[in-house]
Amino acid sequence: MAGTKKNKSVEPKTSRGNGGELHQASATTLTTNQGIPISDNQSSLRAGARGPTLLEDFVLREKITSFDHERIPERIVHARGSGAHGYFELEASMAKYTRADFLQRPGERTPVFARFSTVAGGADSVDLPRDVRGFAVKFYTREGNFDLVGNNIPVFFIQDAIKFPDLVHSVKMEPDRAFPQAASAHDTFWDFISLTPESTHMIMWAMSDRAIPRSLRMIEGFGVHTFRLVDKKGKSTFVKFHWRPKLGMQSVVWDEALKINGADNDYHRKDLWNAIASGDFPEWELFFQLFTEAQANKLGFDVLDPTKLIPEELIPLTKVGRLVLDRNPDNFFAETEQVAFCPANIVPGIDFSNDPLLQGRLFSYLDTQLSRLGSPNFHELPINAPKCPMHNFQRDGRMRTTVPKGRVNYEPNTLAPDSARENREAGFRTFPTLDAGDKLRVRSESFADHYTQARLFFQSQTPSEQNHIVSALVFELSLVETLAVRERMVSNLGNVDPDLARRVAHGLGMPKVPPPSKPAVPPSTMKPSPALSIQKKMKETLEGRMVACLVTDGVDKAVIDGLQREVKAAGAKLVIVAPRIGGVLRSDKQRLPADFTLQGGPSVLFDAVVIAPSTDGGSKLAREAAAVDFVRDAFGHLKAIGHTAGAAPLLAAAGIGRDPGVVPIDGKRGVAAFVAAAKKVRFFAREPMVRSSP
Ligand code: HDE
Repeated sequence: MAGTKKNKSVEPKTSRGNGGELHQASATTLTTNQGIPISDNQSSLRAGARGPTLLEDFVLREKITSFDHERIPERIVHARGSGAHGYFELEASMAKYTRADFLQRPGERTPVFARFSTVAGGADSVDLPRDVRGFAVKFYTREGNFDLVGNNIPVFFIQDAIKFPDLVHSVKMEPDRAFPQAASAHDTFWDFISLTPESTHMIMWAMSDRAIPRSLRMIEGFGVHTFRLVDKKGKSTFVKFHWRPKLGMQSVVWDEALKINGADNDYHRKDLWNAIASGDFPEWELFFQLFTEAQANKLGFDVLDPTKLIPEELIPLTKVGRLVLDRNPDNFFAETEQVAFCPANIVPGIDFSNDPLLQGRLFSYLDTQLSRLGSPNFHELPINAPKCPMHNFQRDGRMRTTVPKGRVNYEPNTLAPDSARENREAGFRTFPTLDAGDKLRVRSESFADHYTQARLFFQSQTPSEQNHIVSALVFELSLVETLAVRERMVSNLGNVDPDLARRVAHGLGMPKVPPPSKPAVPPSTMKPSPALSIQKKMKETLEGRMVACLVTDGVDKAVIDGLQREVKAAGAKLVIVAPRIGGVLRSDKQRLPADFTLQGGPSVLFDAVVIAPSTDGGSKLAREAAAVDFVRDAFGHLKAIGHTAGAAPLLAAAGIGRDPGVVPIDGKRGVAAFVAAAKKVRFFAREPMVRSSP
């Protein structure tokens, strides 16, 4: 055994199979889980140097056993996620509407843990499938944990929890063949959807650019269901929760998403991690959409139906506070994987509504945590434990870590007069409602209009966004092999918008457009809501984005200096892409290190690009397929492209013509002009030049 004195560097000498010596830098001694010091972590215990391994080797057995059990069942949905710590800061007191303690005092911060996720894929699937994103936030308030477990889309596929297993089975990998992974483009999903007209509104969102976000930092979030706020006097106001990203919303284009998944599996996870690690903290604003029962009754649809949203133009949003994520997890498993969200975690002053989907969720999440985390004591895991005092008489169970004292584990009692008691004043009181009626298995008549809001969404999009929806539907349905499913789906789309159905039918090569299916309630047309479009409210900013500069030896120092200055001033990050990772020699013969090689840094990973080779370098790059793709993809993905004179042969090889987003950089003004173009985020007007739409 090597010495173990604290703070002294210890180097236990352990032999390897090859007889070499391994020096361990750690200052503490390696031990088993029982604290027994380990002398050799390289070889198992054997009967003779070439003999069998001995069962007696408790060090080996413990290590392997622990390893064998490292995985816990992944979440059945939302398995792939990325999390971060942060805080919620209240900006306006909501005392008028709720007694919730964390919503009373402006300026007060509540610690939070947020987890973003995709829904359909497994824990190790890609970050950019076409999918809904989970947006779950655990507020560790002084009155207990409040979990706002939402999505980046304000409506859902189904109206009743009893359909959730069917929905999820249909979208997951097909059970016989175990593919496709993390993809809705297959028969079972569209079979189910085409038979479930209530899903049509959600389908419009899922086929829109909302389902392929540029960054988790650039998504909106929604609580989806109607909730209640309850004030000190017991008065209730309905509320819907909305998160708005400070960086604005942004999405990628589908072709780009496919290529990002190949180039960087962890695109979103890495982006979130790097932003937080570099102090560029992601931020959202929380808004409440507040309304009374009387207002709800006049809307013309049921606010308990989770396939409906309330347009902001009808009921405005009230700003409440901001969410800042400022700390990465220390350990992915202990925090992001073990965090157990539960919509039933609610604090006094907030209450549920009778939305039948929400009601089912109140049951489901606790159940899933029991199976996933294996014990009712999951609330003792640090990430799940409330940060306020917690007292009750629940005891024992697997993996209990707290050690309660004394003989009293029941209530009422006299033997422990100071032990916890119920508190009618401070305690959670359910808002009293008169909910009585015949026991029925029915869907309310008020939920029967399945198409009006699907039409509202489609008609609120820009023509370019509508093209994307049409293309997404054509792509997905083209991978459905059963022709009857394709036809049934197009029939349903006929109720949303005849032109949409016609275009999808055309894109699928159908000889004629199938007639619209018979809706339960004929749809009506609502006034378009610009707030439902990403493009209509896109921020012209480079903040939080990445600009890549493709260079060769001889790159002009002035261009690099100008870019470094201007890109930083715009709040973005400049990265250098070069033929070799060691970098290039600038025009002044100084070395410019590279962040990516051309192979490892395709333009899909960046928001705008500059092509700045020397004259000689430009001709060489024109013969390099990866360089041609770099430029062609940036153009096809509608990005700003800055270029020096040396880039001419490469632009020609990529077939790039004149375009407002293609900006020559010649001297100082050129860099500024490029950055101004890059702030436009995307050049949607270019799209018809590069992509046809059915
Ligand atoms: Fe979930 N959902 N869900 N869901 N959900 C889960 O809980 C469920 C629904 C959402 O980052 C599971 O811990 C049912 C709507 C998020 O850990 C499970 C129904 C919305 C997350 C479950 C729904 C969501 C989940 C799986 C229909 C948006 C990830 C693992 C009644 C408002 C949370 C887990 C995280 C996770 C059940 C519908 C959001 C199985 C039964 C609607 C963000 O309990």
